[in-house]
Formats: sequence, structure tokens, C-alpha cells
Amino acid sequence: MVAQALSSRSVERGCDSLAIFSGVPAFAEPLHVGRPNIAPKERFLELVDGIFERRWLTNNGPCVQDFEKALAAKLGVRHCLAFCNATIALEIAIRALEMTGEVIVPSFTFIATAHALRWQEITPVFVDIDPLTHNLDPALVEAAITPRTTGIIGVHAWGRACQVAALGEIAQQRGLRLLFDAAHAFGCSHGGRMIGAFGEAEVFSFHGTKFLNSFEGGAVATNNSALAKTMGDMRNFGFAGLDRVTSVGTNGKMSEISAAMGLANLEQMEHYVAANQRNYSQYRETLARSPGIRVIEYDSAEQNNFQYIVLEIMEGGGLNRDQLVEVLRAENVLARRYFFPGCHRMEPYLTDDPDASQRLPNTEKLCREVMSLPTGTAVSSEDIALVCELIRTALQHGPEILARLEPA
Ligand code: T4K
Repeated sequence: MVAQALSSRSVERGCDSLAIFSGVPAFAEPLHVGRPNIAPKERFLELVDGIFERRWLTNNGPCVQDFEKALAAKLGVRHCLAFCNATIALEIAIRALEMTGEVIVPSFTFIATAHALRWQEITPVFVDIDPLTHNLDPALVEAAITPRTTGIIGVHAWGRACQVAALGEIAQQRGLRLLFDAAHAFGCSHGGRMIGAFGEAEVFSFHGTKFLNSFEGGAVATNNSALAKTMGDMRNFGFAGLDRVTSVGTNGKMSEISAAMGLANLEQMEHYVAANQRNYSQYRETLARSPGIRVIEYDSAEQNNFQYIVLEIMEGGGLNRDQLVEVLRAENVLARRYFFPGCHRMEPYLTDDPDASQRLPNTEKLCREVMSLPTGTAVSSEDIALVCELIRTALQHGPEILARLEPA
């Protein structure tokens, strides 16, 4: 979205000009969080031509094989298996790792992490996160282990790595399986090593909203060849060869058209990182001096994909996060409250354990304070400047806005 989206009015004028009062949105069209990064159409169509010529549409076709090779090379892992989406990939990895009973996960994640367990009659045990990193707190993980615990799934929220060494140590000492949900973390590193090589396996998402997309898609990276073989069979109905089914399986295959999009996007990866990093720096610099806002940080010693612009709107100031989101949505800036309200407040988990929130104070707080802003290749520098102006105006005039929204 570029200049034509900007309205002529200046947002410096004060809160009268905000669309929540004036009804005239700053953006003529919605500015979304999660607009896909899209490869040049010609390159994608070139790969699609090959699919048409070969008449090979799915079932481990050449595009999928090329995509898997390219992913494994990028991540520095022995195996990278492509899947139809990350949710099925998580389910298969969980099953292949023989997790049962209880598995420790954060509640501060997309619902798919918890559902991938519960779908298989495994209880996700929600553990609180570190308020700074937004990732699992290893000390609390250790404290949550029971005789029924069989595994830990860490989530690298926003692409920032979990404490993989501490979690690895706990898993090893307590005989637990260790899997990472790396849905956000393609192209990110930890300790100079690409995320993908940690734990027993790591699961990426290539959904349209992700840094690297294949329309829908996912992958599991692992250095364990036996595990890769098991997951590969499960992905294909349990077939271990022609006419030979050796275990129960499902259909988790990636199609050729998805792999073509994945390959075309992979070639653009550096361009996407550069755009995201530019956007992130602009948001960060512009909002740096705004009281009550914290823009999450990325470790400059690591590789980051900068896919998420995540703000914490501290409570106790003027507008709270929900009110700010409401003000922005009126302007057509569709900020999102990921991962509100937390998995533990969604069904069936809320009914299973209605008191979980008491154990999860940091999750609860972040679910009230965190919001994501639009970024990616579809967002221009002018868009960001205007979004930041709107945020600053809204926060500066917090008390006045509140008084007008909720007249006494
Ligand atoms: N683990 C974690 C930690 C995850 O975050 C996710 C997915 C998963 C596992 C599971 O991965 P997959 O099975 O999906 O591969 C979105 C995505 O659907 C979901 O993939 C993602 N996480 C989650 C964080 O966000 P919604 O319900 O917010 O999607 P939706 O439809 O509201 O889209 C978000 C925005 O993106 C929209 O406002 C418009 C824009 N958009 C979306 C699509 C699909 C576009 O502009 N174009 C598009 O094609 O879940």
C-alpha cells in the first residue's frame, strides 16, 4: 500500500481528526498484518510451466524434492521434509516422537501448537513464559514435569529462539522428547546456528502470512535419519514402499504448486529480510521515545527475519492495548492481538483447566499488552510513518479519547 492510501489530513491535529471520532480513516484501504511476501510472478509461472509439462502435481514431485534440498541446505540440517501445513507437520512430529500423556507447551502461542497435541489425545500442559523473551521459562518447565510428562514443545515466538540449551538439558535429564515449533523462525539463528537444528526436530510454517510462504505449507527439520524416515512414511499414509504399508499414516504431503511458490520465495529471501529489517528499524526509531510502548528487540548478533513488529502497550498509562487497537482499526490499520487471549482461555483448554490463568501471570499480562503491526514487502515507509503518527497521537491524547469514548 503506497501514497494513495494516505488521507490528506494531518494526524498531528489532535484527537478530533482520529477516525474513531471523525469517521474518516487515515487509510483508504485496510492495512493488514500478514500480507504475503510474493515472489516475481514470472519466476513462479516458469516453475508452474514445468509442473504442467511434467504432469506431476503432487506425491514427492521434483519441485518438492528441490524445495526440501534447498531448505535443508539453508538450515544446515540433514533432513527437511515438506508438509501441506505446519499443523499437520506438528501432529506428525509429535506422533513420530511417541509423545503421549502430557506435553509441556507455552500458552502464549497460536492455537495450532496446543491443538496438534490435543488432536491426538495428549494433554498440553501450559507453562508460563519469560516476560522479556516471550518464550518458555525453563525453571517453570522443570517444575511442571509429572510422571505423565513425555515431552516439551518450545515455541520460538516471533522468530526469537527459546532457551534451547536449558530445555535440552532438562529433556535429557528427565528422559523427555524435545520438539520446537519454529513456525515463525525460518531464516533465524541462535548462537550462530540456524534454527532448524535444535531439539530432536523443528517445525516451520510456510503459511501465506509467514516470512517464507508456499501458499500453505510447512516443514520439519531434523538431523535424526530414523525420525525423518518415520515422519516421511506417516506423511504418506504409512507407505514404506510401493504397495507396502507398515504403519498408520495420514496425508501430509506438499503439492507441487506449493513447492513452486516456496522455491520462488526462497530465492527472494534476502530481499524480504531487507524490507522487514527496514520496516522494523523505522517503527523502532519512530516509536522509541513514545512513553508506554516497548517494541520487542531482535538480537543483532543473530540472523533474524524481522517478520513481526510486536509492541507491548504497558498497562496503567492512558489508552490500553485494546483501546489502541480499536483506534487503529477505525483508521483501517488492522493491528492484531496475537496470541490473545492465550490458548488456556480457549476451548477445550479453558473447560479442562479453568484455573490455568493463575499459573500463567506473564502470559496473561502479555496477552493484554501485546499487539502486532503491519510489515512486510506490501507496506511502504509512508504507511509506517502514518501508522506511527496515529499511535503517537492516540497515546498522547489517551485521557481525552477515553473520556469521549466512555462519557461519564
Ligand atoms: N505454530 C505457530 C506458532 C503459528 O503461529 C502457526 C500459524 C502454526 C503453528 C500453524 O501453522 P500453519 O498450520 O498455519 O502452517 C494466521 C495464520 O493463518 C496462521 O498460519 C498463523 N500461525 C497465525 C499466527 O496467523 P489468522 O487466523 O490470524 O489468519 P488470518 O486469516 O486472519 O490472516 C491474517 C491477516 O493476513 C489477515 O488480516 C489478512 C492477511 N492475509 C492473509 C492471507 C491468508 C493476506 O493478506 N493474504 C492472505 O493470503 O492466523
